[in-house]
Amino acid sequence: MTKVSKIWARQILDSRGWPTVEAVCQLDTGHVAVASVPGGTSTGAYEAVEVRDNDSSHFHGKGVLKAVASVNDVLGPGLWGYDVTDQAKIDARLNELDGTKNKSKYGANAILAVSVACLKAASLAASQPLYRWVNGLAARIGLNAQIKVPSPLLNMINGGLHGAGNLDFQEFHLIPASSKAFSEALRCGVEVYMTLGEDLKRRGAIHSVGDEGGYAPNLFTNADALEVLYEAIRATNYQIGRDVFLGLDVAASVFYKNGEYTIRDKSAPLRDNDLLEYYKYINSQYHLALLEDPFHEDAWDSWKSLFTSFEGQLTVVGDDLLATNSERVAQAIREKACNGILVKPNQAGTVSETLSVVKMARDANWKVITSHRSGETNDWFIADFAVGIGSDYVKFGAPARGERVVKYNRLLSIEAELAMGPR
Ligand code: 2PG
Ligand code: MG
Repeated sequence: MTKVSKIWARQILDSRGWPTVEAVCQLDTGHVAVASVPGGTSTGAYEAVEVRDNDSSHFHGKGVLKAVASVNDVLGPGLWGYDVTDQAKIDARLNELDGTKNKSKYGANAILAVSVACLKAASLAASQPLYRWVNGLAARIGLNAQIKVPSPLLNMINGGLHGAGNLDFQEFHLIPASSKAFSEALRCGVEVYMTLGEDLKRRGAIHSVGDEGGYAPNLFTNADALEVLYEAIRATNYQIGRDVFLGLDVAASVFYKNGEYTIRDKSAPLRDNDLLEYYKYINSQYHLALLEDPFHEDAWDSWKSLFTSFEGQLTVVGDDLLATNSERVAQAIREKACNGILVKPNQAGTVSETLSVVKMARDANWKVITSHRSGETNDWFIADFAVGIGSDYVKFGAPARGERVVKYNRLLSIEAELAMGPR
């Protein structure tokens, strides 16, 4: 048995400059592993709670010293002597110490940092690459996944709360065909990203890049963003509908207010049904392969109508709707609200709960997309996690900016390692 000998934490910064939690797990074998957690900007109402200090004299209230203290004083000591290879027991213990349903006492940021640090330490002690260790844990709960490097969903244009430009929709994705090897898919993404940057510069439309490294232009409408992306692809050697596809994370909760959605494409606010009609129009023009969070997170009926309208045409993905939460996922399966899930470990708060949600989604034959957050660190844990659970896609942002490319680069190294075979 390999035991936890010490766990401690500190406050570091994420890619937005916001404080976040980094935890360290030390084992009795001497192995030491470090994990840091990301944070969202367009967070869903049903996510596990992130505890911040709310002390306005310190990092504008965004500090996480309380969460760090919870690791140092309660969660870490509470795991002393635990078998690090028993992730389920470690995560159950973390939940027991917190004692709330949504992790609001100590915070999902404190709890996940510890959960992932233990996971990494266990893989080190077992001398297994992290993705293999995750794959083994998944198998323990009956989630038998083939180890493979997923296809990337590349966020080319950032709007909503992530972009400094004027777009309402949050993410405009390029999706290379899943038949491409990961390295080829990534190259395709980078080439389109470069062409798109030149096009936007020529139009005088680039404002800056957004939180996830995609361009954040000023354009007339959200549909125009799809148009410029379409044109950029056409200027390359890649063919739309064969080599690449388009997708959207609308993050509709952000522009929903009092029963209406306000977007710059329309002069008057839209009701749910009008928005559905607009998605049908957009799809007829741009043939979307994937549509995430088309309505706000409580609009179950609208999700159901949209799913029925688009069934067989594209993957409807729940992010804010599902919040990587087993009860929400069960409801969405029951009500046929979507057929894809965005998996974000920090919405669930522990590795084990994230794995069980993936198992539920797989059992329902959904597509699985492992996702970063808009506030990221250079921790590449989710790259290994995505490979270990046999994720269909990864959503790690644009192919630019350190905290995004560190995860794509990790996938490149896993791809090379898998091609070499066992050593
Ligand atoms: C999303 C995510 C990640 P955030 O909505 O899918 O792209 O954004 O981390 O801000 O919730
Ligand atoms: Mg989303």
